[in-house]
Amino acid sequence: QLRHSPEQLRTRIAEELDRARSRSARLTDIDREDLVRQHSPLMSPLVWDYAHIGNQEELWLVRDVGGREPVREDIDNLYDAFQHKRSDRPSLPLLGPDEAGAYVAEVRRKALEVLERTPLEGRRLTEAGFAFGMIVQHEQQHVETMLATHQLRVGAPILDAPPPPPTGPAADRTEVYVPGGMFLMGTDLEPWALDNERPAHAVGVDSFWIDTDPVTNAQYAAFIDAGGYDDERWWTPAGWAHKNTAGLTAPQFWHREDGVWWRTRFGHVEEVPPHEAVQHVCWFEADAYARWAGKRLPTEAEWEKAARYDPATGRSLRYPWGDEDPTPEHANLGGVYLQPAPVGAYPKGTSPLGVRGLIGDVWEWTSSDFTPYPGFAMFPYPEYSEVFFGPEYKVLRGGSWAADQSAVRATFRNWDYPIRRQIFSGFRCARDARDADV
Ligand code: AVJ
Ligand code: FE
Repeated sequence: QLRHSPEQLRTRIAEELDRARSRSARLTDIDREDLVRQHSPLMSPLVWDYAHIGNQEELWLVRDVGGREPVREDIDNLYDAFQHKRSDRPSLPLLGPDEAGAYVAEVRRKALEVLERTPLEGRRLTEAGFAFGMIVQHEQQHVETMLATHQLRVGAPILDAPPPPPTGPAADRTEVYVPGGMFLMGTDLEPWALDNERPAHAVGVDSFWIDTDPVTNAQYAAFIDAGGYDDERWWTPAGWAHKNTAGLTAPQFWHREDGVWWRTRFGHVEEVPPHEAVQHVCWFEADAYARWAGKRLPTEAEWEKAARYDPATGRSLRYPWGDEDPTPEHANLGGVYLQPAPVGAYPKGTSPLGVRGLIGDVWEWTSSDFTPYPGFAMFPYPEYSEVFFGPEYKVLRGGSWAADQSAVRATFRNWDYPIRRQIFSGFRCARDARDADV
């Protein structure tokens, strides 16, 4: 992705568009009833996501980059995420499943023609090249959202996957020391980095310790068993209030039977695997667990330093393992297994400092609000990131098992409300270093 000739770049973009489409097509190749139903007020009907993917592609690639006539100008409003709340979308006059399928296919044909005719050469970060990258990432982000919708669907399973790889060698320590000092956060170089990841800028952090692995189901169950949900000391006032109102007693999709924890995953009921990263916890639960454990959540800067900083060179890497694109050996990405792998399953993904499982498996909550980096420049439109900046949203890092590699980097920033947990969210803990640790 970094150093391609225009022809290679064109081929690469076409392949990425195709890969995204095979995933979204698979998740919408289901019974009509399941496509049009709203499985949760938190989510759109799947058929909305599908046509919205096509509409965004029409706006960005066919009309803006290609300068072509609109395909379906009449539906722009229906598929504008800012015009209608998710909970209201089922009552809109949406395209039906067949119409939506025909629409996205027609838009894709035109987008590929535009790709053939658009010069990509000569500009490192061409607006055209970026627009294609943004559309690839947009579709992949909606694939992850559609997987969250599938997870909320009630009924017999309709998605299946092979089991994840087994765990690798145990970590030689449960926490990693990260030396204080400056590092380069964010990026100017990643061609497909979104506006909120830019610009690269030096950030100083104090020395700290960070967990080698994300918090596992077994560790989280210990917090529940210790009465963590009934002890106000561990919760922020807002977290305590939310936990009580929402009646939270365990991660979403868990239930206990005769002292054993079970979970429902895409319709399959299975014993909770002890060594997998915990998922479907909200920020308030993650924050409470961390306080119970005598720790705290890492800041976003700490997370990124732990993931990218190479103490041998002082450089920040693209990924924890280096500058090469992810392979299936590096991280659990792309929805292959429909679940996290046991921690330690990806030794090749370890960061130079020795932190594991940073990319893939689960999105990791950080303590940070979603705010712009110094020098932030909105691009290409304010609705991607700018309108979300502020204290209502917390940042998540690293990508989940459901995220695609085209939409995850060590600089990638995701965000959501601190009460949300239908997303594939987990966390790891950190703590301040004391002088005696150095
Ligand atoms: C970056 C995942 C928070 O899903 O709301 C999709 C991505 N933006 N369509 C979201 C996005 C517009 C966004 N997140
Ligand atoms: Fe969208």
